[in-house]
Amino acid sequence: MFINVEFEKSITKLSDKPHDKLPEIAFVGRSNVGKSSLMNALFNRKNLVKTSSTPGKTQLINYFMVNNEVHFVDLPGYGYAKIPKKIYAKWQEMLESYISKSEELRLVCFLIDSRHNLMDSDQQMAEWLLYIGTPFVIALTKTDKLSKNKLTQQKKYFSEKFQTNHIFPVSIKNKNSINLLEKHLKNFLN
Ligand SMILES: Nc1nc2c(ncn2[C@@H]2O[C@H](COP(=O)(O)OP(=O)(O)OP(=O)(O)O)[C@@H](O)[C@H]2O)c(=O)[nH]1
Ligand SMILES: [Mg+2]
Repeated sequence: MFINVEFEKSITKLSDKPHDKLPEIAFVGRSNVGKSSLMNALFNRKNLVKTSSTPGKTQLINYFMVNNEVHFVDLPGYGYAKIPKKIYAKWQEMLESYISKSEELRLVCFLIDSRHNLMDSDQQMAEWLLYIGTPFVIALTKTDKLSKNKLTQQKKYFSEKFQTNHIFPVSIKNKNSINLLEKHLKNFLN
């Protein structure tokens, strides 16, 4: 379990990140896909990470210290059109600079909405992660909103798209799905 968790700091530029050189796992995906909620679920906390039903909730790079051994990093989402261009551009710049420049970033937890097929913005993110060589694990979110059949179909679709079976269907309403992802993250860290 990721039990000993506390909010550490919010930053807008990399020079302000913690200096302890601990490894980082970052949560990346479209706005509203469920990044902050998944972190709460992994922490077994209700509201430590701020969530919202309106896209665009996370606007800063938020650091959480976990078990004094790893940082979990909540990031702003992408793909949300309904905000002023200038502000959106600033978030994207933060996001891209964090992913490409944070030396401690070990793993990206890449969240994709299980209900949809891959969107252009997700495809771009995937290609970019592959290009810069950051390891990532895919979490298909909100699976409680799908029937069993549809979920099987979506899993197959995404494993073919990404040529991997390393795909974790998750729902914050299904503890077992969270435990499986948690196990994977733990193994990765060890
Ligand atoms: N049904 C269901 N709803 C979920 C799940 N995960 C997240 N949500 C809902 O989706 C909405 C967005 O969740 P957030 O965790 O704030 O999403 P985010 O990716 O952090 O969004 P931004 O910070 O805006 O980029 C909230 O209303 C959550 O309650 C899930 O597994 N199942
Ligand atoms: Mg968020």
